[in-house]
Amino acid sequence: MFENQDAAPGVDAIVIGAGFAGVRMLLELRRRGLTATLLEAGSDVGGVWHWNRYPGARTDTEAWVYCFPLPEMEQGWDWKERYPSRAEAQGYISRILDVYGLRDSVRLNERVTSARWDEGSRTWAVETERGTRLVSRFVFPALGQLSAPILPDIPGLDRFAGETYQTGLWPDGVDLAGKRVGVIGTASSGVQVIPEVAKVASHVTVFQRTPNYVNPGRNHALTEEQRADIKARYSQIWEQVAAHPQGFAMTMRGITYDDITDEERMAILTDGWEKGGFHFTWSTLDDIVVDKRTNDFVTDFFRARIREIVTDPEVADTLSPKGDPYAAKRPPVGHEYYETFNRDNVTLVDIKSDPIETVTEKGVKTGSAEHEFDVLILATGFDAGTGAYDRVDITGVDGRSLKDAWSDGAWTNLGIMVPGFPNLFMVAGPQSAYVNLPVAIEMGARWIGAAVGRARELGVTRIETTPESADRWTQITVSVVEQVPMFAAGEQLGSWLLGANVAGKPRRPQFFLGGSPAYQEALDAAATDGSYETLVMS
Ligand code: NA7
Repeated sequence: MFENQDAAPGVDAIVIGAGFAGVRMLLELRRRGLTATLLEAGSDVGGVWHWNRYPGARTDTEAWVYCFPLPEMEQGWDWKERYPSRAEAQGYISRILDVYGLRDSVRLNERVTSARWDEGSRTWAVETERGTRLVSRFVFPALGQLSAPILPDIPGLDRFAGETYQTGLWPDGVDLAGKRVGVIGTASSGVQVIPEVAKVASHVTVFQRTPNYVNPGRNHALTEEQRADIKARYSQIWEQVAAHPQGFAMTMRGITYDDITDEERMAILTDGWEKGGFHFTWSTLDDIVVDKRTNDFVTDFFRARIREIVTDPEVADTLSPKGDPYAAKRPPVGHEYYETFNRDNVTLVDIKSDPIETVTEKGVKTGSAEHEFDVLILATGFDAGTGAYDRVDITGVDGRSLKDAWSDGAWTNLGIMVPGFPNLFMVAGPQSAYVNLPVAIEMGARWIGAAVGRARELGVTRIETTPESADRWTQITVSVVEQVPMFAAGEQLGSWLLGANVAGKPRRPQFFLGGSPAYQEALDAAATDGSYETLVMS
């Protein structure tokens, strides 16, 4: 049994992960006067924006809301594009460390392997792969919602003699020019990488299992005037964000199916389509995810657009989802995605009708052919929510592991605390709000900061959430999915929002899908007048 020899914590807090969540949490702790060390596995900060270095990687959210309401950053940081590239998003995180003097607290190349609670000293001992051991009063895992990449269960993957890359673990220096490239996976990562690879590769073969409804992104560089306008409007932007269910600077129109005619519906959807990105999903018709009639209209609209863009009718048909509801899975945002299939050097293979049998030394063998490649790209996704937490050995009260506490699936209070794991606060952890992520992180970091601040005011050193609170929150996350038909449909479609993309994963929603205003309400209710009724402080 592990013995914690260092009774006195070396620092007040250890933050794990230097992505958006970890860096925002570090700032919160510093502002509250806590000493903190941040441990990061990668050779640089940025989290997913460090690891996902594939061509075309960028946010699906507009720059001016893919950030935090930090005045110095709002006025001092110049966004270059409507959707920041991977490098730009990483640069933003890095800049926060400099602007707020946090860089000295960050230790890179420190992959945390374990975190163990010691009841006697009321401390956490955190160990890393290369043997660093730190002891702290509080620990703040900020491991990412989509940061544990998964490989497909296709036989023979290790036999392939060419280069193989998972988009979520993409190294520097990959040269695809003039190469024959195969891509497996056509969701958010796949739709970003495919058009970029097609521009340089000699040929790209795309293996599609399930077609998606890919919103057109309509990215563009930001002009000086647009940048100045963004800087001048931040307070208005954050007001819009606070009121919008997904945390975007958009306004819901308040229009549902019975309010309008088909002609009006068409005009509104066309407007959303032209604006691009999540405007199509989250500022057109309010009932897309709850009313099947609206959803059917949207899917017909989508199929018509695909037919217009893609010149080969057979390819257009393969790219078109048939009966799947729109937004049952998170809609990808593409940049010239459908247009890419009009290129001579791009071939689409429908692996629903012609399944992959095996990966061979030379490439990919389907029932009908063997496709030969120099490079194989696996855009096959992540073990979302709990996945990143399962990869660290976290042990709480009485030596109970987090994996054991989650043997039936994620079980948390507000996606932040787990009963039996005192003084451990997950930043945007499993069961936290799935909305524009920096917005969810901002809400969580403030709440956590306030709770820790309250404990310090009271002079207590141990904070634990109750089992009842976790039962209650878990039930809330389940009932949201049950009440929203399109979200519930994600189960059949293997949605990672529900944990359904990983074989054998216990089935629970990985996130709270009730929107950010409702999440903020739940956070506020749990902290009313500093009472933190669901937390036991001692
Ligand atoms: P996703 O959304 O999980 O997509 C994974 C894709 O890979 C999807 O098209 C899958 O098809 C496909 N896939 C997975 N396993 C296989 C196998 N065995 N054979 C063929 N195809 C397979 O991951 P992304 O990285 O695209 O996006 C995740 C999030 O990351 C994104 O929303 C952003 O927030 C960032 P399927 O649909 O399961 O048939």
